[in-house]
Amino acid sequence: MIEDMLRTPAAVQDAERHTAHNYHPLPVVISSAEGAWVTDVDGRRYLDCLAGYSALNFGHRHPTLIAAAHAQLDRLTLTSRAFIHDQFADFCRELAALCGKDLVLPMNTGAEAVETGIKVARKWGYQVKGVPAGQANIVVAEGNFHGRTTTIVSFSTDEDARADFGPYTPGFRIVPYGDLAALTAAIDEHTVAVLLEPIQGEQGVVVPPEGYLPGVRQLCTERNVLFIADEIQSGLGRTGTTFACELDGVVPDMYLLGKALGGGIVPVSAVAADADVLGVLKPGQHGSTFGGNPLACAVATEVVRLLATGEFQRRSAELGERLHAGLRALLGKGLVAVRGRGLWVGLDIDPALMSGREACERLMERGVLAKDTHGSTIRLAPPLVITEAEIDHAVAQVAAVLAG
Ligand code: IF1
Repeated sequence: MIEDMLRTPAAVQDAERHTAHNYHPLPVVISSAEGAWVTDVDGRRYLDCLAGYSALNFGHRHPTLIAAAHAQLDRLTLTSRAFIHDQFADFCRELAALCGKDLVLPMNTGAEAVETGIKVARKWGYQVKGVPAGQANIVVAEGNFHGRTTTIVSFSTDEDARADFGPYTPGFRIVPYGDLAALTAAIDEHTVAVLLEPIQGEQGVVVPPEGYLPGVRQLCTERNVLFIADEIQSGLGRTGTTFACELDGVVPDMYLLGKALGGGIVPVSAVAADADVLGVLKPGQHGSTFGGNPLACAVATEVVRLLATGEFQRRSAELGERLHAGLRALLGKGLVAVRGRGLWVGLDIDPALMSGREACERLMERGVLAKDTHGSTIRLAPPLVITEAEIDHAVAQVAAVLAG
């Protein structure tokens, strides 16, 4: 069992001794990594099938990204936005082009991008749409995960994420994910935005029904409501396309980006939208000390250039087919459902067999790192640099764990 596995008890206990217990990590202490593999303090190697919750789409320490970071570290790391720096223009221009939008607003964490999107949507509602002051509402989905600030957890439906953090921020309406009729009914003249993950990550890589996202797009256009796509986890190559919305031919009014935008090196997030939306912000109305800093811009510009080649999206699409096919072969052999797109999979394990946590502990014993979401669901999201052989290896380990 896992207790026997604790070959690094001192290192694990040491890490836990002086920290709040807001996580329950697997008992592995990682000391180095490259590509799709990490190595623990005992020199044992693991195939990383979490990839920092999709922050490591380009693998650990991608050489192009590390080189950009090293070069910038030797030149300039921070100016604040009180001044301009020579990495800023390329980052903003190239990310805006990737998104097909006029403007970007750089922040640091995904939650900050979500909070920025909420603030911009509300201000757009009052100043452009004409919603009476303080009356704006935003429609969100059950099962959402958009971060952990008090405003964001105010509209969470996950009691672990939400309980005892009140009083909560008002102005949000929650509808079932994938239900266009419910969404239509929830929108009124004070609705300024619909905020959705194109695929719900933490809920277990839940892909919405065919036609849902196009329906959301059409509804938002008809009702003059901003469609805000949270692509912080689903975006930047993970689903076999640059954005998950592309799978349905949908262009949102606003992209929320994060995680992989920082190349797995620095926290970088951003909001991308046209000038009629992001233009509502004037100096002094929003900002961040580190948002758009030189180091972040240098790394993120190279991330955008990696994505501009289409190589990682192709890998995710092609290798994702191999991963999904391999896992679908395990349906009825311990798996009850396989969901996802590209190199992003949600697996529902037969609850009678084991919990998601137990499955991840057993996978760890077999040299594969993954993370459960809820109950008996685990998510697999390897770096997009994973090889066919490594995918086959990961599937074989899942099969072995399910076979007991
Ligand atoms: C944790 C979950 C994943 C996100 C989407 C915004 C954010 C996230 C779609 C906020 C962040 C992270 C947060 C991290 C674990 C991870 C997570 F389990 F929490 F739900 F990926 F599914 N939108 N997700 O997935 O971005 O502020 O973290 O940069 O909090 O435990 P952040």
